[in-house]
Amino acid sequence: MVVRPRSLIHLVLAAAVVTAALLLAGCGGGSATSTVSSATNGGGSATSTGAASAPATSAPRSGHVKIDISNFMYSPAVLKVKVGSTITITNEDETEHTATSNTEGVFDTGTLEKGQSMSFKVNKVGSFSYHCSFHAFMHGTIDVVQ
Ligand SMILES: [Cu+2]
Repeated sequence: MVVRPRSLIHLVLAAAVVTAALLLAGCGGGSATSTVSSATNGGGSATSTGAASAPATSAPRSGHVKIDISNFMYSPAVLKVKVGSTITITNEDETEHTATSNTEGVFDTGTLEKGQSMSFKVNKVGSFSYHCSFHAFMHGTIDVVQ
C-alpha cells in the first residue's frame, strides 16, 4: 500500500556505484597533477546520468550560495541559481578535490584541501556540469537561470 522511497534510493545508489566503478575502470592511470587538461579528455562520461534524478522544480537560489564537498560528493549535486549569484564551494573531506567545469575555462576551483573553499560569480545563463579532476566519478551541475 505505502510507497517506500527507500527502495528507489537503493536503486539509485546501486546505479551510482556501478557508474563509479565503470568510470574508475575506464580511466586507469589518471594524471592527478594536471587539473584542467585531464578534466577535458574525460569526455567518455558525457552521457546523461542524472536523467532519473529528482525533478528540478525547486526555485532558483540567489545571492551567496554554497556547495559542499563531502564523502566524494557535491551537495547539492544539482544547484539552480539566478544569474549573478556567488557560489562558494567548500571541501569538507580529508581528501583533496576540485570542482572543474566540464567546459574548459568556465570555472575551476583548483585543488581544494580539507576545509578550503573557493568562490566565483556566475554571470552567464546556462547549465554547467562539472567534476573533480582527481575523481572522475564526482559530478555536479550548476543551472544558471534568469
Ligand atoms: Cu575529488
